[in-house]
Amino acid sequence: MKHKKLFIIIGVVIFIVGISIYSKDKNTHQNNLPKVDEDCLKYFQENCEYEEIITYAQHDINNDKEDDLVVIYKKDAKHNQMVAVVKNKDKMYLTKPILAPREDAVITFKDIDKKDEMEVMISGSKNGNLGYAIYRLQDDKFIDLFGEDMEACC
Ligand SMILES: [Ca+2]
Ligand SMILES: [Ca+2]
Repeated sequence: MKHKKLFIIIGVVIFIVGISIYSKDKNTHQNNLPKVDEDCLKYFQENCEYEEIITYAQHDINNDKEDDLVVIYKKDAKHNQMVAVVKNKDKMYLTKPILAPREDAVITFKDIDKKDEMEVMISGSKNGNLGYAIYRLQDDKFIDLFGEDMEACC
């Protein structure tokens, strides 16, 4: 009987240690954002009202061969948004914000029509509801090309 109790205690300890390692790993992963153009990131930080950066990704999205920065951030307690910092010759500008998924937000780039600029795909979830959408940059706006269940995850 004594052994059984000991095994249970050891089991519980391993379980707790495992969870703490896992969550620690998750945290470092979340904070471990990719290295991107510092000017773009600084421009975002100085010109956008936000509570917290969730994720970002760098790619040329206006087809001028210079990388731009797409950022998903926490706007307030209830909303996440996405903007891009677009480099246009020597100037930079922010796009109009659009709603972004509340959890597990991921930014990917796909040239879906195989021409002109690179399209931006965002996906994510809210309370287990998955959604995604594909956008194309037009001047300072993201045009919604198509998507599914974005209302359910934003
Ligand atoms: Ca560009
Ligand atoms: Ca394209």
